[in-house]
Amino acid sequence: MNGQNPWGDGDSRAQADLIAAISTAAGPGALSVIRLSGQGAGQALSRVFQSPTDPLQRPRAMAYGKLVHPESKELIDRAMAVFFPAPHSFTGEDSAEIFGHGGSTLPRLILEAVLAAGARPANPGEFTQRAFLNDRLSLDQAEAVADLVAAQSEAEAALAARHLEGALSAKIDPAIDKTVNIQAELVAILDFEEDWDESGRRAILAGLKEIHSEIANLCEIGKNLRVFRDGLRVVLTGLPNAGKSSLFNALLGRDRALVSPRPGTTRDYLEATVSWDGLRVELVDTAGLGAASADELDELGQDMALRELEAADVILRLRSVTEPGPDGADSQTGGSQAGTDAADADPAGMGQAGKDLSAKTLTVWSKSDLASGPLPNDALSVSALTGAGLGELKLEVLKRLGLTPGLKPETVPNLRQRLALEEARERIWDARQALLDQLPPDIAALELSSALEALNRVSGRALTEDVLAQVFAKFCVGK
Ligand SMILES: Nc1nc2c(ncn2[C@@H]2O[C@H](COP(=O)(O)OP(=O)(O)O)[C@@H](O)[C@H]2O)c(=O)[nH]1
Ligand SMILES: [Mg+2]
Repeated sequence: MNGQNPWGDGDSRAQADLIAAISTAAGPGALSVIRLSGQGAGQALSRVFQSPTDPLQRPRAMAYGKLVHPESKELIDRAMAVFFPAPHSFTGEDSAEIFGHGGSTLPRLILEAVLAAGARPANPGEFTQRAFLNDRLSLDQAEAVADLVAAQSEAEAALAARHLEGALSAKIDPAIDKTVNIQAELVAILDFEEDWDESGRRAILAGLKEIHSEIANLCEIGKNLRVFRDGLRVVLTGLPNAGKSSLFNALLGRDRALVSPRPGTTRDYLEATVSWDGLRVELVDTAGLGAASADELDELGQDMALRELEAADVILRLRSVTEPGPDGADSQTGGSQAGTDAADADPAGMGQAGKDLSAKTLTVWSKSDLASGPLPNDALSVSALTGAGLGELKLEVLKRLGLTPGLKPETVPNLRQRLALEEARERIWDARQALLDQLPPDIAALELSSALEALNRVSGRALTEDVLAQVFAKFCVGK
């Protein structure tokens, strides 16, 4: 069928079967896009789209016309359509897009017409998968497409856009080239063993060290800048009445949590999403810990709070300036003395679990507007009432995670990519060790083969079926 396509630049290679999907979100909206790709996309389009300007004769140009059902010929919509002959399409196959009106019913009717014209419904991510299989995108770029669509913050979207441009390959490809070169040298040495001189060996060792540190650096970035992909979770804790819910509301900019002078108002926990410096931050207000529980509900709330603390990236432990402090910062009543001591022995105020959590805990003095005297210079203090200290608090949280304001990483490998990079890092290290141990060069060459295999897994040049399935399962239909 596509062998004799009239538009000149068509590709006569065998194409996969014709798929179609609604590519826009479901629900009310002005427009919808229905996408087709594969063998016979042009013919299927012709069967549902009637226009004085045949889109098949004018590739990549919009045509205006009528959408009809291919069998009943019933009018469905007035629409625009465009045809992309292979290989100049997103998938690399013959493709078409129909721009109809939106809504909850019409896109489905258009899709049904297209299916009646010979397409089958596309699987999630199948368009992007075909783009990958047809070498239009590398695997890391295909993943960036999914990330871009799923982005929930400016930081995530910006990072995905850079990855779509190939920012990760740009870092890895030089390492691949260098590894290939060193491997070739090792193989040459094997063939002419007398060439194995000391200076050549030292150059290879230095080269491997350099590659190792480049890859190790990428692994570190993947770990340390994870929040650019996943966002971060900031959990508020402290004694009842410390001002957690008030701070939660102040950081949110609206009254979401109930605030009351009665202790124990917040019994389960509340979550809300905010944006700090373009990063997605999940704020969590908890029932707080450390108070003697009055009833079963309080205990349940405290269990929940503990689980939240474990899942937190940063814990903000609030202490009211009106609460007696370690240095007797304020009133000291005999009754609360015991509580104070306990709080100091257990800086996070979280019992046994607090020992493991203290590394990610920031102590924040709350209600600073009520302070009777100056607080220590390095103390972090906020007032939910006046808003004082909120900006500093956000900066301090980011600093705790090793982030500087305005940081825009070129690339942050995702978990799949990082695991492959970590494997490559180990193999490079082992290759270097084998040479240091004076083992025959083919041992090192073998390690480098494994390293290359791992590096090529990132871009998808080395691939297994399960990786492919794992990557594309995360996509939505129509992408
Ligand atoms: N003056 C002042 N009062 C506050 C501040 N934050 C909270 N409060 C008061 O402290 C009490 C307990 O606050 P709340 O946010 O419910 O504490 P939580 O139990 O830790 O959630 C309420 O009466 C609040 O109005 C603050 O920054 N300044
Ligand atoms: Mg509360």
